Amino acid sequence: MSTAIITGITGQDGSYLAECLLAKGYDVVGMVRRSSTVTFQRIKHIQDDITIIQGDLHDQSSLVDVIERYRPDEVYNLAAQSFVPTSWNQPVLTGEVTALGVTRLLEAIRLINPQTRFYQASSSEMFGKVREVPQSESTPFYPRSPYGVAKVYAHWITVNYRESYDLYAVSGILFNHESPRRGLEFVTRKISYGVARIKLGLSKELRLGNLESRRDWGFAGDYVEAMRLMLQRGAPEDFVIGTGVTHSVRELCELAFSHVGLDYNDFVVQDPNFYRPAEVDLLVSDPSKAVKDLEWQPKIGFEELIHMMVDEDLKRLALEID
Ligand code: NAP
Ligand code: F7E
Repeated sequence: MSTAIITGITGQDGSYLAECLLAKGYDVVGMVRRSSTVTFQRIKHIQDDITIIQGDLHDQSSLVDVIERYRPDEVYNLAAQSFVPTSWNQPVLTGEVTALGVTRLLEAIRLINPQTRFYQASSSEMFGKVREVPQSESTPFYPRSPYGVAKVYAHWITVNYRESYDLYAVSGILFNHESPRRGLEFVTRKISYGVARIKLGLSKELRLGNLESRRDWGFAGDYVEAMRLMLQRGAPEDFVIGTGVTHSVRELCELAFSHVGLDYNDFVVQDPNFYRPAEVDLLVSDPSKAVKDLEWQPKIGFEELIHMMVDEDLKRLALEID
């Protein structure tokens, strides 16, 4: 039986990846940071099937301890300060966790168990002010936020440890992926939750930033399968994962509101407070290498994803107000 450590297991992707690995028969160890309140909402249904251990990407000795104790076959580094706007307010913290945290984890693996296979959660935000459309594994990076800059560092340190120390270390460059477990501040969930609140009479408007922004949005449950596949190959290589299709925030609003019989024009208010100091350009993936070499394909399309998110939020809120 293989042992996998997931950092960031309490996050959206961590919860789906844990489910995916458990279904494949792995021993799953989740690394969580100490908190005064419990952050296990997304994993409470599988809590009895996984091992939880404390550790923090800020803290080298906690990472050494986790690797020493479990000597894992695979490590999936999903932990990060992952919200782009926060990275302008907390750029140093973002660099410490999202960039340097990766070096700390790679050092622990190199020194203690170099045969561990390592997955780094890289991001389409690294392409930023895009150099070509669509973006593939060979597209140069031009990040546009402290988060994107931190992820570029994390990507290159992963490549560097692979080349310097012959580690099986890969970088999965994932475009936006969403689900009913997405954090409430990200735009898809902000909209699905906002639509559900308006439909149930709990709110009268939804304040958003730039409605013309476009993203390549897929379903998180599909993307975690690609992470696992990247660690099962003969040799370590990096992959771009996405759908190859973009939609605007405006289209997202139209779809989500019309799903419950409402017109978004009656409720959405554009608010400059949600604009960003710098935006990325047209992010759209070219996932052809993953389709060919990993035999990976997204299963859930944009419309199904947004309907699923709105339906789940309606169900959750209806239960709460019952
Ligand atoms: P998320 O929901 O924000 O989860 C982030 C996780 O990191 C949480 O479990 C969080 O723990 C943990 N964490 C934060 N700081 C930490 C620290 N100092 N030490 C240990 N753990 C820490 O993010 P996600 O959407 O699942 O994304 C997973 C990864 O993929 C992230 O690295 C993200 O940057 C990257 N990514 C995401 C997307 C996407 O569209 N979702 C696309 C490309 C790349 P708490 O629960 O305690 O806060
Ligand atoms: O924004 C626009 C906003 O915050 C998407 C993270 O998982 O994916 C995510 O980063 C777009 C942007 O995600 C609002 O300007 C308009 O253009 O949902 P988001 P993100 O910044 O793309 C990447 C791949 C990651 O790696 C990150 O970790 O939507 N937008 N109005 C808004 N965005 C937000 N959050 N709130 C608004 O009101």
